[in-house]
Amino acid sequence: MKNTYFLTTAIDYSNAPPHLGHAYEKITADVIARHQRLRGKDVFFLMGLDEHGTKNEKAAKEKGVSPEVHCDEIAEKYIETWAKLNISYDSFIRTTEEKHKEAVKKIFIRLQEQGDIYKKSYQGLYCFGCEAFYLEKDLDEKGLCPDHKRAPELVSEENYFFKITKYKQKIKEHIINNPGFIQPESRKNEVLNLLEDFEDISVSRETVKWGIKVPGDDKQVIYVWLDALNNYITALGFESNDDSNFKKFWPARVQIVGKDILRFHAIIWPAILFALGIDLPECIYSHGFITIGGTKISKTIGNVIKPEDLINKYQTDGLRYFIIREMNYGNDGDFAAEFNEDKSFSKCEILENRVNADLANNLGNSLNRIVSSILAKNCEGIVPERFLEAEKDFPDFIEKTKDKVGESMDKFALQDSVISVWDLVNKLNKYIDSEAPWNLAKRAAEDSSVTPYFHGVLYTCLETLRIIAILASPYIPEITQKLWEQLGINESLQAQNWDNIKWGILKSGTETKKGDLIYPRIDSKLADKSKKRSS
Ligand code: ME8
Repeated sequence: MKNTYFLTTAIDYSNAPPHLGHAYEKITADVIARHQRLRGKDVFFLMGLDEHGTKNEKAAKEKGVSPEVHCDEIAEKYIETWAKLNISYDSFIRTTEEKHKEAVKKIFIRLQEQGDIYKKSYQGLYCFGCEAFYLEKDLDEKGLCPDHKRAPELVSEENYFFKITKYKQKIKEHIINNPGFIQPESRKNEVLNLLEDFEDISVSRETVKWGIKVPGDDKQVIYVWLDALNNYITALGFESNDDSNFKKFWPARVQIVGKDILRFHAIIWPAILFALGIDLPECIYSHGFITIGGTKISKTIGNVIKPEDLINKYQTDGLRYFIIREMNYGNDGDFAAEFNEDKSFSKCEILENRVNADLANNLGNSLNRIVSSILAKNCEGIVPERFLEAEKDFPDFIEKTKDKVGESMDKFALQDSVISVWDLVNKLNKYIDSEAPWNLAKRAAEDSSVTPYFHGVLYTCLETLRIIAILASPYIPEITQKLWEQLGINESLQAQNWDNIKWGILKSGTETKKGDLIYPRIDSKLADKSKKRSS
């Protein structure tokens, strides 16, 4: 089996800056990418921006700038936000790049030459929000687009069409024969039902100006989805002078998309790949939405929360942890936010409770009590010797945790995986309470025969913290880095891999470093009170 791991996210429309929904998708993908790197995989993590089409054209017009200027401004914003969120992508594609545009044209010509793209007149109901035609039966009871709650417009054009119908049977068989292809499994039937009525789709637009021109027909531009979907292979150099990454990394292990765009990825994308004679990705994973009061956060609806507002208040890792811990990846999850009178973000109490309990208390306090307090006071900060009796069932529990985390991540059960890591954090916390090393220190001062056990308890705590730092690093990279620094281990946290999750690696004699709290408690109530007092 290949040791490569290619994963992608959807490329976001650059009609507006990123919101919490986009951040959600990118954070989850980043956790998977970081986890797989830890497992020793040669990871290639691709993200990017979908810069063509009506939505982007319109946004530029509203701003009074050219689409090029608009896209550059938005791209800067996205890249800035992803950096703040510590998203470790390996490549960031923009569909306005020459390399991409040239490759898409070649793909179009190939499909045309083999008879998979043909020209015909067409009239249909078009939703500009989805950039897709709808059949009447797929609209809601009021005749509106189910996602955007807007009436689609009647559009008639002479367009180029892609012969999806030719590949329908093959796609159906692929979905049925490969149970892991569409995940979560619960969405499989939805795709199979949609596939039944799927017709050839138009893959060019006469009314749109901002896009890749149809080769040999300047009046039309290539349909934004045919343009955008191909990013997953053009970014690897497909149909370019250097396709070494394509040869090395394709097919993708997982392509992460929201449930609203599953049909594009589970039907149109496989049809393109079949037509090109390319393997299909191993898995299309479709996640749920972040909602506010049950409504999807969306640029079109306008109920957005900026990731920056959350980062400023809760730090990057507070947001990352909460998102993975509280949302069930395949389902929708409500972000119970409170807003100020001017509609700006005020706070999210469930987030505060969660990060205070798990990050500030259970993880942060454990580290603080052991390294900055007891170890500094009693052992000059030096990691003491192991003592078997003090280790209880920790070595065994850690092996089990490692297996559980790996299994959950392989199933994209991100929430389960982080819960398993925190079972270990909570176990450590309880161990510290029950062993009460501060009492052991006093007893050891009076009776030296207690010392080996006391030291063994400290070693057990420190070794568990070392393993927690590695296991938790994909979710909370900044906090675990601070934890790692306090442990004083020479090799970097980034250099650790799955084999380092083994009991007994921490060397006695290592010099730990007292440090600040790795995640200070959030106290909005106090902040609210002091605000009121000062006003
Ligand atoms: O669909 N919760 O771009 P996009 C969770 N350009 N995920 C959300 C979300 C929410 N509230 N809102 C959006 C596009 N997303 C196309 C993709 S791929 C070849 C082209 C997710 O900016 C959404 O489901 O509308 C999608 O996966 C991604 O953000 C980009 O959405």
